[in-house]
Amino acid sequence: MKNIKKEISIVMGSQSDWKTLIKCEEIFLKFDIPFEKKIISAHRTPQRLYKYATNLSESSIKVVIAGAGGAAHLPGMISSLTYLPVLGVPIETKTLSGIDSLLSIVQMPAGIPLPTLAIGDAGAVNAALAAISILGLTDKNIKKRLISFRKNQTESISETPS
Ligand code: RP5
Repeated sequence: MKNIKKEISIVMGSQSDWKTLIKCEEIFLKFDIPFEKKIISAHRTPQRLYKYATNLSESSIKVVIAGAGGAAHLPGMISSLTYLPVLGVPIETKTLSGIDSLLSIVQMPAGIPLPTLAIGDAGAVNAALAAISILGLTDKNIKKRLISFRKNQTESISETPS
């Protein structure tokens, strides 16, 4: 994937978030869409966060997926530092089951948007599909792959339980 233009970025607050955000990777691999992935902590690596988010507009990235848990400031901070769409994924936590992450990410002040997905794996999968849908607005090929994915998914649902 070295010289391929990457249009999606997956950013996470910690290595421990990867077990959730790997669900995004699985979707992008299935769709053959190049992406980059980074660990950037709003609290532990604030300078890395500022540098990465402010440089996004100079890169080929079009959509950012940001996942964090607990006091999950990462997605909102990235959104505040870029004009690109940022999709927030609340990571499930041991102490509060991810309700803490969800509320930290979703309750943004008016003016800085942060579309927020479900807590955990479903949120990660849907963030990837939402990012693909955004790219599909201007890329017919990606749109075709998304339509086919949805069709296959519908066809795979049995009418009767086994
Ligand atoms: C957040 O703190 C991360 O997004 C992670 O979900 C949470 C816990 O991080 P670790 O202590 O597992 O590194 O910044």
